[in-house]
Amino acid sequence: MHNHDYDSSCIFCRIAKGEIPSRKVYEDEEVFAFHDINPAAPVHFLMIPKKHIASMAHLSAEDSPLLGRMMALAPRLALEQGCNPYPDGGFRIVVNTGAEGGQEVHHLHLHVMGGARPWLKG
Ligand code: DGP
Repeated sequence: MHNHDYDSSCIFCRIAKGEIPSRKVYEDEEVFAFHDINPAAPVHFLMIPKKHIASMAHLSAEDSPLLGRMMALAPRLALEQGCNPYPDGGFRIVVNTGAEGGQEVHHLHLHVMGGARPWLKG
């Protein structure tokens, strides 16, 4: 799995292109966000770079501004999607990386989860 702009065998590349339908949260030239098909929290969406980056382990220095922009954008999208504001509300960002990191889709994605704290329950 190497970095290139579009991989027709990658489900998230195809979602970013609109070839596979998704419930879109946000889109700009470089970033696409959509609701997770299997939500683990009341608010659970994924943020991806449009270009194919297989995982966090595949980032290069030139990707830093893009990743920084995604992180900076996440709080705004989280609020728009119904997360409660900081500090009593908030959200969690998870980036599963590799098999032992629980990554199943090999296109870098940020899980943004909030609206409840299931990870703190019982
Ligand atoms: P991960 O284990 O971090 O690779 O999580 C992949 C996530 O992607 C998982 O929570 C389910 C979600 N997902 C997989 N396929 C699709 C899809 O076709 N559409 C949407 N909206 N989400 C998907």
